[in-house]
Amino acid sequence: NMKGAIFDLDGVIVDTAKYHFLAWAELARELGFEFTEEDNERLKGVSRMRSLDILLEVGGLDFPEEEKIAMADKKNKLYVEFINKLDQSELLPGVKEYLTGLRERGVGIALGSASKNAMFILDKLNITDLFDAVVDGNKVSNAKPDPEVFLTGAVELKLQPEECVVFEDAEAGVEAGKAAGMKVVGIGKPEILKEADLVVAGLHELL
Ligand code: B16
Ligand code: MG
Repeated sequence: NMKGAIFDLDGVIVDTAKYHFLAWAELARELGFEFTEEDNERLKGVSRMRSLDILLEVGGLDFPEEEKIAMADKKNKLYVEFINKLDQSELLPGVKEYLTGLRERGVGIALGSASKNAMFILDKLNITDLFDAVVDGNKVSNAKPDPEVFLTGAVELKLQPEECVVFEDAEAGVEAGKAAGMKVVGIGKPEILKEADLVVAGLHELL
């Protein structure tokens, strides 16, 4: 009886985390420290500016706000160079099939992502048409675990929160979905996504 499905982007639809990592690691290198893939785990689902704060914490550095904004811009330019090369082949397993199946059943489909590059990424993956609504980092002011991104998704789908199911790979995202009063399907490891109502390794498991 799900009427709406709201999908996170990074980690659910496509693995952009590896490109975020390459860009952040480059910035760290320029600042004179190493940023590891393990450190990068802490940035999943987190906003761009909050990600920078975590990175600087790893490097034991701090800068005035204006300089931080310039650094975040620089990271984004590097990141956009990477995702500029994205194509359909990078869709995670089952994404196209699962979303198409939902559409056929009349389920409303929304994106609920922290990324300000979400529209660009959906276009690159050639799946923009599968979405009835896109709520991204440009539209909301409160980052996950705040429920705003998912509540806005429900409004745009013209549905009540309890009619929607959230698909999320990050702990903060699962928390946001629960706080929105929605059922949450965790994508990843049950040990990490404890709050989720159901955990699967990927959308292919739901086909
Ligand atoms: P941007 P999601 C998140 O995407 C990423 O997981 C996170 O690592 C990133 O910092 C954030 O988007 C902001 O992205 O710099 O492109 O605005 O998982 O919420 O789809
Ligand atoms: Mg994610």
